[in-house]
Amino acid sequence: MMQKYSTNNIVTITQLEKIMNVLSKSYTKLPHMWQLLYRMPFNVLTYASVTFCYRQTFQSTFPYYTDLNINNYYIGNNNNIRCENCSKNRFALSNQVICLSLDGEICDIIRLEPFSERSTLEFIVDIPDDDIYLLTIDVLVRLQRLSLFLFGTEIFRTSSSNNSNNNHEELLRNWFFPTQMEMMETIRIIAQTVMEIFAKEERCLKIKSPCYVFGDLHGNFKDLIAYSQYFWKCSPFLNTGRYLFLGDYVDRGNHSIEVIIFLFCFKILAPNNFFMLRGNHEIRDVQRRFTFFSDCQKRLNVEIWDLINDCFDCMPLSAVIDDCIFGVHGGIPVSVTTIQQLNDIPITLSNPFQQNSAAWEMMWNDPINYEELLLLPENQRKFINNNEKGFCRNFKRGTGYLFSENAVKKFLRKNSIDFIIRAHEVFADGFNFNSQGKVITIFSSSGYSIPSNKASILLISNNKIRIIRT
Ligand SMILES: [Mn+2]
Repeated sequence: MMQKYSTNNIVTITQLEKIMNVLSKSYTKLPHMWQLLYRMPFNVLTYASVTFCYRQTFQSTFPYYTDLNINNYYIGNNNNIRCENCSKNRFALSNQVICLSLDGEICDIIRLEPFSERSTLEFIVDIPDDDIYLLTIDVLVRLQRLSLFLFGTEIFRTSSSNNSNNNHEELLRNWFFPTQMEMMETIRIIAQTVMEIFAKEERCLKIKSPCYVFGDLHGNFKDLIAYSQYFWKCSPFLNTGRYLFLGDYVDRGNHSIEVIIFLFCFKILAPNNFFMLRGNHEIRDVQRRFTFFSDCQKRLNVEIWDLINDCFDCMPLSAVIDDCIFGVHGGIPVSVTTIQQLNDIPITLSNPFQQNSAAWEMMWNDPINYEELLLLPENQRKFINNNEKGFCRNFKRGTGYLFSENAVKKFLRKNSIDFIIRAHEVFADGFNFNSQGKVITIFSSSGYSIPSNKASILLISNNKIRIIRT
């Protein structure tokens, strides 16, 4: 009944030859795959046996759809199998047994053989098969490995020659790819893939709880790796939860490139579990004034920086969780009042300031409390009080708008929404409330301000919005 492809990560030479054969066929887009595998600083055999299992599993499908007592069914969103008559969610048995090692990493995948007798069960192959998946898993393994070196839990043990330090630095900078060219080529493939995924999404995403929500990351790779260890350690496939990121992935921190590629990889692997909104730093002009442009110029090149920004141009701008929680980077817009209208925002916005004011406002707006309102200059205060919409110019940032509790109430009522969750502003505890707790701000990059701030994230589950402070 069970077929196992590797035992305790031990692979025989014949198996390795087979694996290499499969891999070299898969990686036609990536040059020198063979050499690259041999030169990797981590256990090639473990890695190869896992990828081999993935490959083998993908290739097998079971035509077990005929035995159910239902005539018509269709594959719905998230590949749910639904009966057309009763529209009940049907369950299928996955043909994969996922094996975890003691530290919670996936170490093996076992394929189940179909049952010999007639059965009402069906099998479903739930991890998709594509070259890009193997490449993405490869990059994630490299980035996770990189974090061990960057954050001091692992050091190079190789013997030191004269210029070994330089070599090490170069290896780390290239994520263990032998050359910078190979790393750039990989990033290019990942960016092109993720761009297509973003472009297909609705501008206002519909997400179901349970869902974790993350605020600004700003190149804080250490925090992101920690979140991945806490909230989706083994793999995004093995979690039922979803992950919503509210934008501002790049700039300011030291590892913007790692942060954005890490998230892109998860978006590719589990597009229905990982959701990324656009923040005001996912804009070319902003990055030119901060660090992401110069980081890319130094470590990659301007062409790849531009390609990554093409992905940002296609990112959705807002999300609604369980039809009652509105998520956005900055805040509610003044130009548009209903969520329906948000889906009409054009998909490619290379210059959102000129192309779409609602998009711009959602990325830049801030809430304002009653107490803050009293501190406003007389003429501004009058404006926000008299203006029935409840917005005034955002004097803090010089662009976008401030929205008052009035504006919040109107938006919530009009769209039958209960809460607004947003990022965009740092607070000592990593969270803050406005409009009697109807607007929740979260900031998920610790040590960002002076004195040092905490990072917080939200868990939306079981009819509760819970703040998790790290
Ligand atoms: Mn921001």
